[in-house]
Amino acid sequence: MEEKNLLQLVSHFDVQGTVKSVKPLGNGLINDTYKVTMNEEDEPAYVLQRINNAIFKDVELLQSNIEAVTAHLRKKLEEKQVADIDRRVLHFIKAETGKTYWREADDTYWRMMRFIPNAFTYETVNEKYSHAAGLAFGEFEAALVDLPQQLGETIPDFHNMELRARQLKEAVQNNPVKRLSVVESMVEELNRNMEEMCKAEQLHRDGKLPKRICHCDTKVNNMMFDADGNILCVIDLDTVMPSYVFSDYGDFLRTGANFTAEDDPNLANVGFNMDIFKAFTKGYLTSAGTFLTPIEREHLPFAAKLFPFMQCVRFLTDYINGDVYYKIKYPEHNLDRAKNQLALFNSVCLHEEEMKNFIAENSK
Ligand code: GN1
Ligand code: MG
Repeated sequence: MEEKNLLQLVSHFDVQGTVKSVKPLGNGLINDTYKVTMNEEDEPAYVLQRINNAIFKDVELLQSNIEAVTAHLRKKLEEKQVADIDRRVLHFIKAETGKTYWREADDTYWRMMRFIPNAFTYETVNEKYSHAAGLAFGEFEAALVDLPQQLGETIPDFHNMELRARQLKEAVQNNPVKRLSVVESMVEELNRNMEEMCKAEQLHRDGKLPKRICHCDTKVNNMMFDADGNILCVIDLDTVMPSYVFSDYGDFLRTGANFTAEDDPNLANVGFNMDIFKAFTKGYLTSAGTFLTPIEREHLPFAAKLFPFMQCVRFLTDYINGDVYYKIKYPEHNLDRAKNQLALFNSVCLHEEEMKNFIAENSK
């Protein structure tokens, strides 16, 4: 969008100071994000974001979830008298309607939040950062255990493997852009593992696996660190919703413990890094250990397998459908991503026993 229109947009929000510039920020696959800098040096900068309402269809629900979660986290930080609260929880700005989003006449939706200064995101993490991340995501879940509001699912059945399996099946049946022949063997390989990978839904139906408030997009780059490598806060809260704890545990390892990026086309680079697994798991068990049930704990290795598997199914489905969901940079991008995630899944499977032993050892 042109800078002139972006400036116009900002004027609907309750910001302090006058805008100096609006520049693209970050590399999310779903929303468009900009940094808004002000002329006045003592005024804070902001983040302006276009909400992808093709994906998050109920923006009112989305923002009401986010407001409930950020208010609850802020209250807990205040109770603990933590310093620097504005760098530890996102702060959304009200629009002139009193809501934390603004709807344009062209049916696009926008929101603004404070920019967190001197904070960094990373695409890869070392052991120290992974341990901190494990602690932080466990703390995030623990802090939301007593959230008074009931949150809605901003994307219904977001991490439901049975749904993802059905979506793949439909894509295969419809084959809308005639890409199926290229991926047939991959589809078969996925189908061989499908039943096992749908185990969480079965456990939930049997009343053995609860849903809790989870972040549901714990990619490495959704965490902010300070200059010393301490976690400041968790960002990208669009998918915070009731889910199985497997979501946060599994999705972090999917990105953090892959030896390479999720879209690296060179499969020789792909593999599951057990040092990162151990560091993250140690951190996670420390903070989430307060509420995890034995079934949740026992199935953490399953979660580590599930997330590359599910992501492979999602990327492959999008490839077969003609790239309608994820942003792509070149025509085969989703296919490369899917192959990468399948290779990662196979690598994680080789470590199942080792993961089980490590979790048992660290649960005593
Ligand atoms: C999307 O928005 P972003 O880039 O953080 C996606 C995640 C996927 C991820 C794969 C709402 O996350 O579920 O795991 O891409 N978010 C949504 O990189 O679909
Ligand atoms: Mg993100």
